[in-house]
Amino acid sequence: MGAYVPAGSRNKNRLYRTIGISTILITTLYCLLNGTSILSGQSTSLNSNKISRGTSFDFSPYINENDNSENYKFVRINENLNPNNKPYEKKVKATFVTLARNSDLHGLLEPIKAIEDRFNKNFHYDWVFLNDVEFDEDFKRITSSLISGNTKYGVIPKEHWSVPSWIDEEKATNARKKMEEDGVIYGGSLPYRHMCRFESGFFYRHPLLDEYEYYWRIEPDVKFHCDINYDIFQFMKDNNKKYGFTISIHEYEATIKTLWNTTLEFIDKNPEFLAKDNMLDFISDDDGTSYNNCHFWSNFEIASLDLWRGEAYSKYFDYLDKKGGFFYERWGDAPVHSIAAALFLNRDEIHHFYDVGYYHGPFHACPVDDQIRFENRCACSPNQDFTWQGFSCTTKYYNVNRLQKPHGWQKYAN
Ligand SMILES: Nc1nc2c(ncn2[C@@H]2O[C@H](COP(=O)(O)OP(=O)(O)O)[C@@H](O)[C@H]2O)c(=O)[nH]1
Ligand SMILES: *[C@@H]1O[C@H](CO)[C@@H](O)[C@H](O)[C@H]1NC(C)=O
Ligand SMILES: [Mg+2]
Repeated sequence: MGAYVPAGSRNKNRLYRTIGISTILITTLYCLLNGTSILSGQSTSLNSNKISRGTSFDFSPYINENDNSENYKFVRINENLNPNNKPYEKKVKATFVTLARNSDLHGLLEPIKAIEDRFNKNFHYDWVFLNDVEFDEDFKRITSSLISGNTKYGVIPKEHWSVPSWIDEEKATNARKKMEEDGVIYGGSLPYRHMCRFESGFFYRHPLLDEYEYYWRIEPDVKFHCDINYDIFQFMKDNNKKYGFTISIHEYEATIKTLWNTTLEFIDKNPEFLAKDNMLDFISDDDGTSYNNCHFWSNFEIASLDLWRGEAYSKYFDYLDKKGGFFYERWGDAPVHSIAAALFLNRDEIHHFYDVGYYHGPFHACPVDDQIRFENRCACSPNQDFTWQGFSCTTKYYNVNRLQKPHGWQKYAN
């Protein structure tokens, strides 16, 4: 990797052009490998097929997971960054969104400060806070003083944070007791279940989010390790990305025992919602018979609100909600969002933010590529990076999507 080149210099512009040309070449190669016609943009090799249990599956595996040849597409995000060094201009209707309790105030100060210093001081995006009770004056005064965009504080309607009428409360109570005895994390908690159900199906319906097109979810006690020197929401829009993640991981089976079967029932009844070039191969290792528990860790999400507002997801969520698994089991918003994104989006609409250094206990995402860390002033060690380790699903994500992994990634894969 070459020396660090300051932003806006002529060398950097030349670098962008070189990268641009290589990207075209690599994209062409990718399309050929992949059976995609460059002219029509239509995929000819992939599954437009139905998902249903058992025999009628014909999701042919998209790629052999063990194929590690490196001729894959790799679009450096930096080429989209402010190449003419213009002043930043906010053009996207987007907001940060944080679900929090009043007691989470202290845990939010560092994440807010990091987001402002490393990103939002250039853009002044809004920040929406949601809570199941009123935010107190301290919370509002202190958060609004740190944030450079408008801040908004909303209370969640009761029906989005309570046990719905069709749930058998005794069955739910027994299930919590049993999961607690079994030592399942948050297994005995009812508020945690309200949180998971709310983040799955209701946050995007809150009126304070109506005016926005994209959101970035932020939780208390997280860290951001690197500068983000470009408009990340504009990046989503320009590249037709609908869902962006930093960390992916395997879910605890005990929390989602019937989630996959319920999903298969739903898809059986509504096969039209499956995207043509969906990412089933990321979430299933046997063409859909079972879920491999891979999901995007939803404590970080940068995504399109329209993904959730659309018919496919609305009906999917309602179907899941009626089945009661948010209460009888402990379905998390992470697997629910991830399964939906993998099935209802085309794979190109999902993006791994490999340049956003991030921490949510107990895992770090720290770019292992030196150049990315230096250019973005990352304050983290790649030795702590979780991305390429075994319990992560991100290596699988790169393999099934034929993405080029960063230089030297194997060193961090143990
Ligand atoms: N208002 C409110 N927010 C909650 C509650 N429980 C969790 N949250 C928020 O929901 C998000 C996830 O909760 P967290 O405790 O971080 O769960 P974890 O990341 O899965 O360990 C965080 O943004 C919390 O602030 C609750 O009872 N009330
Ligand atoms: C899911 O469905 C399959 C096929 O009907 C069945 O064998 C399996 O036991 C089901 N799993 C659960 C957890 O219900
Ligand atoms: Mg958390």
